Amino acid sequence: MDSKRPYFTVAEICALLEGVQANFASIVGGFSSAKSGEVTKKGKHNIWEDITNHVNAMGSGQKRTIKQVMLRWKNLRAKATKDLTEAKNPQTGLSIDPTMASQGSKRKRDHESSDSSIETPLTTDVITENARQILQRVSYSHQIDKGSREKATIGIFGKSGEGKSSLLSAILGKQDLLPSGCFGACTAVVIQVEANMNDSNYTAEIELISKEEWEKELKDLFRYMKDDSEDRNEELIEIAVEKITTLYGANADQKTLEELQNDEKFAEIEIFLSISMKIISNSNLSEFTIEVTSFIQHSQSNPGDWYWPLVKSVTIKIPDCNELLEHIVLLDLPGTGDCNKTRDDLWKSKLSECSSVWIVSDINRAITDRDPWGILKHCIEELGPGGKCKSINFICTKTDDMNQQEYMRSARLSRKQIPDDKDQKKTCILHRNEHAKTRVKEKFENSEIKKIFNTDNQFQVFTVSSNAFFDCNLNLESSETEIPKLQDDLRTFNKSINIELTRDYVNKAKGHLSLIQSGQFDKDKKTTEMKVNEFKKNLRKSQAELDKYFNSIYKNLDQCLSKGVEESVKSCVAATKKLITPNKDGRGFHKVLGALCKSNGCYWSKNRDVILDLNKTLAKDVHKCIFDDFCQIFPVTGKTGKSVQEQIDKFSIIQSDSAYPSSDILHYIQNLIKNEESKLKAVLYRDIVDRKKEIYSSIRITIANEMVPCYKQAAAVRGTGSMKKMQDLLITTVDEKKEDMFNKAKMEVLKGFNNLKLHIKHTLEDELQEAIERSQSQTSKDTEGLKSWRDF
Ligand SMILES: Nc1nc2c(ncn2[C@@H]2O[C@H](COP(=O)(O)OP(=O)(O)OP(=O)(O)O)[C@@H](O)[C@H]2O)c(=O)[nH]1
Ligand SMILES: [Mg+2]
Repeated sequence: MDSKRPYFTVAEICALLEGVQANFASIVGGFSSAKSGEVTKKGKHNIWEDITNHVNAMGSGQKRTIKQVMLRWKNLRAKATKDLTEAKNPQTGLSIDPTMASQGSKRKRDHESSDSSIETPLTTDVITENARQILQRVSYSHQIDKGSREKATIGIFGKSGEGKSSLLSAILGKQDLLPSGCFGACTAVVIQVEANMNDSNYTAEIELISKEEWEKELKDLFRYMKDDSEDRNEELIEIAVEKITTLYGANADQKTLEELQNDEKFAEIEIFLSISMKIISNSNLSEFTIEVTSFIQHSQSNPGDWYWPLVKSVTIKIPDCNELLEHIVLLDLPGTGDCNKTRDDLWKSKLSECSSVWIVSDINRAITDRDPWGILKHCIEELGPGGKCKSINFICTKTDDMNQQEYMRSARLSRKQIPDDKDQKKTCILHRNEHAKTRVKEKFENSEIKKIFNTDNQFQVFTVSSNAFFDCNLNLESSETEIPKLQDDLRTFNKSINIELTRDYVNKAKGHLSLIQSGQFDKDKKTTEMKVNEFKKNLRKSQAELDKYFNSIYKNLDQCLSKGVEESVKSCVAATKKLITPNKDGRGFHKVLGALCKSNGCYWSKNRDVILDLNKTLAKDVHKCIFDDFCQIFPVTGKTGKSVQEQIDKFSIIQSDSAYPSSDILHYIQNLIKNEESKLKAVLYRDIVDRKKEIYSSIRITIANEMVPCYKQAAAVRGTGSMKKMQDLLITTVDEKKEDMFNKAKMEVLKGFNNLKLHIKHTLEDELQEAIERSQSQTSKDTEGLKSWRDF
């Protein structure tokens, strides 16, 4: 019997973590479904046997079995998952109060319960001052972790009706999860889909706009509807009528605002808006879907029964899909916009948050239609230098939708190539799929989008049928619908994040363990002091190297920016004229221009197919001049030899040719510093991505801020000749402000870059300095009582 085995000692846990770290992918992969090509069962057994030997070599006096060692790791991992979940959930977020150390013996740890046969409780008297400091440290690590545990976002983009929501439902294997196939546009709001990690219910968290926001919007909607001037904007009126009848019932648009305010329905909605978040939770999918639909779907039928105009965004949490979505959020982005600025801005801002983008297009239009490619082209900057997109999947949908006779004629396929049998349709479908893949890839190769990636495998094409995935009468096998392939892609992505997070956790755990372990050695004070001095010296040296790197990059960037300013000054007036002058048919363009000024320089049509952005146009030359350097300094993936990430990678205060002989105490101090460095680097890599997004977009934002007074003035222009007046005002302002405006934009970039440098330097300096001092103080205190560590 294994009962009442003593704790794993710190040395044993260290050995276990080292073993896990060395065999990371195999072990972490092993907990999820094993696929062919991965480590075999026998191979895994051998790895665990090695790790067990390594643990037993620590000489704790206990011989551990493979099963015990595996169980210990499983519990360590369960603790990591629990920490991560708590760190993600601020309400339940773990915050370890240092004083809890003194209650150590009384606390019941749920994560340890499964493993109690090999653990014994720790008594209060072994909790020393050192342990208190360690717990404080653990608490601090949680603070760092909270900020770095955001989920990766996959944005699903495409025109209305291309099959985005159907695709999402198919990927999750839940038919009709999201509403699809309405008459006209279907999904009305941004929907975030993630895993429900708490219970087995389907849950929707529906964020509502405030009562004040709705009152203000309602006034605007009535103003649009009552506008009978020449400048009236039909698109806005159409949206206003839809919103009002959707909420208040048929003919509500015929009433005055005062009449509407006296309606029962009006009072009902006012009460409804007194909550800011509506939660729906149900274990039955069909019931859940019916309830949620009224908040997320556009519908022409049953006016007065729908609430989407009041919804800001929706988060839907799905049970039993951890394997796909534990670390990922899928964003279903509506293919159509409305006049609610908050929602439209949300749509745009989501772009720069995407780690991956899925562009969805009906297979029949994927090549010829300019929309999917237009979206991609327009979004390059938000995805690449201004974002963090690492991959794009181009998904051709509705592959089952085919008329084989027509297809054979248009593709010039002979009966010989496609025999006339019961599989003829399927053969045609698969033929078209291959053809579409080749053409889309060719188009990608020749497009600007490719520039943001520096490797080839970041663009994949899928040809899917969501309908055939659920309906086997539609001629295709499950694998031929390619939904399983896309699920695999998602699973792999999720797993790769899992590996990354677990690696962070192991580093963190090892850091804490080293800290405790270091306290157990008695102490060669002089050697420790010498080592500490060596670290301090190395810290100064490494900081000087960082300075050198940043100074050279700053100089390059400064030159590129100056060139960008020069070119912008030369070209900005012409570029402005071009953007604000209609192409051929100028009818209605004055309304577009008015809308552009009203929304501070940016106009997106309802279907997002016409995009005019004056700020972005003005920023274009500066962006162009820094684009290449920026992609080198901040690559989305891979190495460029010039990147900030690589420079930080190189940074270390531990020298391999250390002048002092190795001993247990030095080994542990060194370990402590090494783990601290790894942890800091992981945090900094994430900070860099956020800051580079800010730096890149600061150009457009500075320009927009400079132009705002002019937009406001132009938006107020009315009457005959208003278009010409608006155009003149915009052109004159750009001309007057150009030198100042572009120079300010340049200075903002340089300031942002300098702040990034200071942030990196200060973080490394402060944290490592503290780690050095901590290691010094830990080794000079007696922690004899702390023989084992139960917090992991
Ligand atoms: N034949 C066929 N039709 C499909 C498939 N996937 C979606 N559709 C149909 O395409 C229509 C639009 O699908 P949705 O999923 O609502 O499209 P969407 O892109 O989410 O549209 P919005 O929400 O308006 O942006 C519906 O009628 C679906 O039934 C498919 O695989 N095959
Ligand atoms: Mg949809």
